[in-house]
Amino acid sequence: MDVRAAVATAAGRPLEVMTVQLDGPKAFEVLVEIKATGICHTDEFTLSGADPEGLFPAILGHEGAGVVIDVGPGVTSVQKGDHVIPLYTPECRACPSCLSRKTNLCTAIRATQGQGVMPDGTSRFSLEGKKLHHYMGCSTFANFTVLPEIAVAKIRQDAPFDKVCYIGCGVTTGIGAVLNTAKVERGAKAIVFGIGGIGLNVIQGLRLAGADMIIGVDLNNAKKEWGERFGMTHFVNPTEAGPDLVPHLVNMTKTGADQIGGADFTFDCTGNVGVMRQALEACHRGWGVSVIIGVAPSGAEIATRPFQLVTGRVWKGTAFGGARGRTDVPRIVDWYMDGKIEIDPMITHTMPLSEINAAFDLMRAGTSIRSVVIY
Ligand code: NAD
Ligand code: 022
Ligand code: ZN
Repeated sequence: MDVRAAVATAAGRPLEVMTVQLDGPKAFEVLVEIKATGICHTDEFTLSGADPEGLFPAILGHEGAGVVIDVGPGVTSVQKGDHVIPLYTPECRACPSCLSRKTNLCTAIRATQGQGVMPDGTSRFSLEGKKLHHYMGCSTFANFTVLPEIAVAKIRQDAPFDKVCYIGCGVTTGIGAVLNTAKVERGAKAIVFGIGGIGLNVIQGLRLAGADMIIGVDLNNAKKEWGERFGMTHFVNPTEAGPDLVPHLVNMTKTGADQIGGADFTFDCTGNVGVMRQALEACHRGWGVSVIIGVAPSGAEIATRPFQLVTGRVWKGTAFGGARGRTDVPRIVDWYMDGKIEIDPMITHTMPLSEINAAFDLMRAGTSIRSVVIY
C-alpha cells in the first residue's frame, strides 16, 4: 500500500515527506495506522549522522500512537481496531531477559531491530522498489507502519493519540526512571539535572513518589517556571552557582541532624558526561543513587574517583525507564486519563507531517519541550 512518510534519505539532510510503499504484516506482525508521533532527541541524533549505527535511507520516529488496521498470522494479543503505542523496547515475556524479572531489555528481536529490519530480516518499507530501513523497531514518521506483535502496547480506546504518543518514550522514561530504576521512596531528597522533555517527567515522577525536596538544575533560567509547574521545589542555575556546583547542591540538602548532606537520588537528563559526574558526586555518602538517563555522544566516557563509589554512592543507568512496555505503558496511559500525571502542557507544539522539519529546528534551538506531528 501507499503511505505518507518523512524519509531520512541521508545523514545531515532534512527529512523528505513523500509517498512510499508498505507491505502488509507477516506472521506475528501488526499493521498500525499512526495517528500522532512525538519528535525526540534520538531521531535527531540519528538524522544528524552522529549515530554510528544510523542507517539510511530510513523512516525514523519512535514515539507514536495509533490503531491496529490488520494483523498477520499467529497474532493473538491484539486485534483490528485496538489502540496501541509502539515499543522501541519490546516485551516478549519469553526471552532470558524478560524471564529474569531483573531487566526490561528484551532480547527477542534486538539484533534485527538494530539492523533496521523486521525479525525475519526484511523491510516492509520501500521506495520505487528500493528498501527503506525501519528505525528502533517503530518508524512512526509514517502514517502506517508494521510492528512485531511483541512491540505494541494495547491501550484504552478513549485516550487521545496526540497526547499519549509521548508515553511511547519521554513520559515513560522519566517516570519509570523514578519508580522502576531508582525506586524513590516517600520523603526523599532528589536532584534533577536538565529540565527538558525527560527531566520534567522525572520531576512529576518524583512528585508521584512523594519526594520532599526536588531540586532542578538547568543552564536555562526559563526552565525554573517549567520545573515548578510539575513539582520542582528548588532551582539552581550552574552558571550562577559558580564553579562549586556540587558543594552548593550538597549544602542545600543538609538538614538539622544530618550535616553530611547530599541527595538520596539524582538523575542526569542532559547526556553530558560532566553533568553525569556532578550528579553522582551530589549524592549522599553511604546510600545516594544516581541514575543516568541522558544519552551521551558516541564514544564518550564517564569518570569519577573510585572513592565516590567506595563510600557507598551507586551509579545506574536506565533504558525506557526500566519499563516493561506491554505491561507498564497501558498503566501509565490510565494514570494520565485519571489525572495522576500531566502531559498536555509539555506538548508545546503540534504540526502536520509536512512541517516535521520545523519540529527538529525547535528541538535544536531548545524552544520546545515536545513537538507532536498529528497525521
Ligand atoms: P531536552 O533538550 O528537552 O532537555 C535537556 C535540558 O538539559 C535542557 O533544558 C538544557 O538546558 C539542559 N542542560 C544542557 N546542558 C546542561 C548542563 N551542563 N547543566 C544543566 N542543564 C543542562 O532533552 P530531553 O528530551 O529532556 O532529553 C534528555 C536526554 O535524555 C537526551 O540525551 C535523550 O537522548 C535522553 N533520553 C534517554 C532515554 C533513555 O531511555 N535512557 C529516553 C529518552 C531520552
Ligand atoms: C530514546 N532514547 C533516547 C531518546 N529516546 C533511547 C536510546 C537508546 C536506548 C534507550 C532509549 C537504549 C539503551 C540501551 C539500549 N538502547 C540497548 C538495548 C539492548 O541492547 O537491548 C537502545 C534501544 C534501541 C535501539 C538502540 C539502543 C535501536 O532500536 N536501534 C532500546
Ligand atoms: Zn525518545
